[in-house]
Amino acid sequence: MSITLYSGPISLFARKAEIALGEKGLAFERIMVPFTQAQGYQPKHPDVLAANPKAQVPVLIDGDLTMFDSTLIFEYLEEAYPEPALWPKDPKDRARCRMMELFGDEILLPAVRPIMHRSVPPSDAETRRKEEEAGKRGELVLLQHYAALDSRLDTSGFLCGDYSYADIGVFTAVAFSLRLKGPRLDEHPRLAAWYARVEARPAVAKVKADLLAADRLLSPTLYA
Ligand SMILES: N[C@@H](CCC(=O)N[C@@H](CS)C(=O)NCC(=O)O)C(=O)O
Repeated sequence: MSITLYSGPISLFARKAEIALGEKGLAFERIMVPFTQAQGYQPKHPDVLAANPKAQVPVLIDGDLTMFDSTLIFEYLEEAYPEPALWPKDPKDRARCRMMELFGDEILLPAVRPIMHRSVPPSDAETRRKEEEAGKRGELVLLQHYAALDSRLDTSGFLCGDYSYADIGVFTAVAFSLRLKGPRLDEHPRLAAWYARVEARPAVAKVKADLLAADRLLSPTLYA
């Protein structure tokens, strides 16, 4: 049975799915949908329009299954390909990890949004000044989240027991902020050590390198 993933070059959600497929050791064909900073995801890839009423990536096709949403893709992968396990076995531990994965998508990532303008060429100086002000406020919120994450980590572990989808989700949100020149992790040594630990995993390193290579071409304002 062959697996296909529709991904986006700097789509955090699609890159989450790529990392999970890599961690599971699954071969897949990746189809990159068009993306530019000026046009976003327009024009939409026709296969994505057909597969997802939200018209978003990632979309996963596994044999006769077509599905979307990175978190639901995690759930499917865990049931269809249980080894290596990326959720804990105990239902309560699993619930805690699922909440941490949701934290990445729905709490941490929204705190990154106020600095997302940095990857887009400025429209005019006054708009950019206001965006930067909002960005500075957003960075304070991010730092609060980093402090909370740091306090729940020890020097060797992951966010909830063994390495899990929660680490993948939170890592991608932190990596996204760092690429946007968001706050460094220096003042949060356990979080910084966790980040390095996750980043060193081959499945993560491969996807991160690929994302940054695409980003250099797509987001020149970040690399000037
Ligand atoms: N909750 C979804 C969010 C997916 C999402 O927002 N994808 C973005 C790319 S990062 C997208 O395709 N955006 C295009 C659009 O919304 O028009 C998931 O976890 O997969």
